[in-house]
Amino acid sequence: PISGNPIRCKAAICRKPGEPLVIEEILVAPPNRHEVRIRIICTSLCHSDIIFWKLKDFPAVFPRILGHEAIGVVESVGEDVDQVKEGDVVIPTFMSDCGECIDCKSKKSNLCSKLPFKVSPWMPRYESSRFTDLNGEVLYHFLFVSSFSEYTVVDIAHLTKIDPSIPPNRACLLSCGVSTGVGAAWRTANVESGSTVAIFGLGSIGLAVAEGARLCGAARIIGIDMNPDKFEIGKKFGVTDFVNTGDCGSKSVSQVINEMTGGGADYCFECIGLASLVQEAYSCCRKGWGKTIVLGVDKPGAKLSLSSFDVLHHGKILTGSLFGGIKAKSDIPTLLKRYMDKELHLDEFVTHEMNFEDINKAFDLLIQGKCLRCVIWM
Ligand code: CXF
Ligand code: ZN
Repeated sequence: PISGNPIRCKAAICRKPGEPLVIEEILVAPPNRHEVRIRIICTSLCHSDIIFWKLKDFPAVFPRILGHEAIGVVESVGEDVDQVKEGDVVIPTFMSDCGECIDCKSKKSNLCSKLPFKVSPWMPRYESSRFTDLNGEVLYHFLFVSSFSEYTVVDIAHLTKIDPSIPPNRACLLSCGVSTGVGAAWRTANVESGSTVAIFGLGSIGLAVAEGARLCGAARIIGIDMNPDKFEIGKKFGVTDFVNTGDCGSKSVSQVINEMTGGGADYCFECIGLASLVQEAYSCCRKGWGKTIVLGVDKPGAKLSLSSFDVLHHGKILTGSLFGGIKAKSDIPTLLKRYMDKELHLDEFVTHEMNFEDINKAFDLLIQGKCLRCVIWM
């Protein structure tokens, strides 16, 4: 049973794939059982928003409210919510952390099996939406967050309460991209001090991997990108060496990395979203203990092809990393404390800030590769 009143507020609606978002008044229903209605303070744009904004066929769900990297304040709570109360500052995440299932209880995984991650147009616990437009038409959710709205409803398993004194335009980065990259080095790879790391793609995710590897004490962090300007940017996050893919001549990138490292990097991260690059990364991680971590999102159905020689004779490990292996409710507060202690760099990721009305400009900047993180104030 839903009690309380709907809230009328502004949201940026994606009505058709690839078309500018339209800011409209909508109605946001009160939170159902286990749900929380939050007022978004700020949200930032992540590349997955662009991917799903453009996606025509898989699965075509429009009209939809995108956005999944954000921070907000609790407006009201549904039944059986005891972890947060009105006024608490919270970070929503596309991954849940129920804290009760076998996976949440294990320190080896962040893949909650009570509310497993899927690309769904609904709330996680009920096949329904909390949004309607003023004509009564249902608006679909996105990644269980839908933060391009002044108010949204999020399941309690997808919310982490944080220290309200942390600047929101920094804390929001932990909601997706920075946690994913830093976590991939820290949680999924468990990078050891003194090791060598190779990062394919220095967008926000790749740079966050560098930052995570730097915090783990990696000795050498090799950035790989087609844009030579990325070396200077990367240095702020611990990148020590750079390979410009345009300068490799007749050699493949993996050959160059294998030569630079005398047999491969200890950890390789694919941060672009190209199956072909996973192959390259895998062939330049060190035999015996090398680990390749896949972070990029390729098209649905994209297939990997690996050298069976590398797998069998070289004993290398290949693994994926969803949300960097981060457990939201325990790891996000830890990372935020490291930011407050001036260890974790966050400020350097925020290249732009703007008002909600200008959200389509943020899309343009990210599509053109002109920004790392653009924070949007609601
Ligand atoms: C992605 C990870 C792969 C599925 C869609 C969401 N993460 C966040 O941007
Ligand atoms: Zn994201």
